[in-house]
Amino acid sequence: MNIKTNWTLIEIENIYHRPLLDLIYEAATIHRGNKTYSEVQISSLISIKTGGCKEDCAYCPQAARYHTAIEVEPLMSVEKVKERAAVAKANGASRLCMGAAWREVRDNKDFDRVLEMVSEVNDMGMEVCCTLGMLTYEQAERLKEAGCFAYNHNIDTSSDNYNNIITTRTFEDRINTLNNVRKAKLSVCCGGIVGLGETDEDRIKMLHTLSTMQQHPDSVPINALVAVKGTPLESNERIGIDEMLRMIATARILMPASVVRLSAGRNEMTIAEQALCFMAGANSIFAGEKLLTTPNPDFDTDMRMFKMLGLTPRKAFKGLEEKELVEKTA
Ligand code: SAM
Ligand code: DTB
Ligand code: SF4
Repeated sequence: MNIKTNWTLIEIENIYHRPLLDLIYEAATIHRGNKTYSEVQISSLISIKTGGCKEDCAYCPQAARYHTAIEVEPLMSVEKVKERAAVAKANGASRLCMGAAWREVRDNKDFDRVLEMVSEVNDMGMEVCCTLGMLTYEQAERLKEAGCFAYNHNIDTSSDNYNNIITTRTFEDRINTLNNVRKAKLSVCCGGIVGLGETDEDRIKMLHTLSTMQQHPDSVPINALVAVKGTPLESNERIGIDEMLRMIATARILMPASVVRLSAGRNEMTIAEQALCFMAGANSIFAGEKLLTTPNPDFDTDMRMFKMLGLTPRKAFKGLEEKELVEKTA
């Protein structure tokens, strides 16, 4: 499989703006080159610490400064996380992603507890993913040692648009953490959001940043904005399915060996719309009735959809980088 990391903005622009059905067809053709194209990786999310975050991410219901209906909850117990992990596993999830409304990780008792959660869930035979905000290299290493498989840290939008969405940290801060995660040999999960009010150019630039990383992110979540009441983006219009499809298909063409995740926004999509996303190269979802704080289709609904579409949940592939697995089976 030819992995290219020197895409130019013009090349990406030309792909992104193709007639939609041509774009989907090309992405689907690349996707079908991979024998495991009908396997969809299922991640289940748990919000291990909810709300009260000091960052100002304009899309986020968990930022303390916006008045949303979120109930602030302190760090969950290890026992509760294990219970939730067992339910997710029994429902077919191979990965558990633990999210905390933190700006950054601090070296304190809370982090020690997260490391214990990581180790316990890893022992249950699930891939563990964490998304805890900014990390130093040492913290990334400690997560890896505890048994963490992947780290999610999104760039969210283009570097040009970043300041319109978040002012309490910079795009470079995000890239620094991603470098620390890569250096610690954690699988990198990094993508963004569509529907923040960004232009096509911003979307293209975001995809350019992702697809020109020295090594492509192993998973690329594409989130549709969930506009939550009380956030500055509460009145943003829902993005059209054509926009989601353009993002997914372009990501699939640019990063053929990465897992592309159809992430937030599925609750508002029909099965036919989601089917087109899988056709266009999406091969992962977040499953379970809640994302972090907002609703998502429940496991049974998704399993019915999988059956209808001939998709199967992908097994956990412990010890293997996602890309290695794709290359092995290609
Ligand atoms: N606090 C950590 C951080 O910011 O990295 C981890 C959790 S944060 C909620 C993880 C990601 O969720 C964000 O980077 C963003 O891409 C996504 N997200 C948050 N709120 C969202 C929303 N309303 N709609 C779509 N995606 C959202
Ligand atoms: C990602 O890209 N999307 C997930 C996960 N990574 C952490 C989060 C989506 C959050 C949607 C809003 C909410 O439920 O709070
Ligand atoms: Fe905090 Fe993360 Fe939400 Fe930003 S996205 S406000 S850092 S929880």
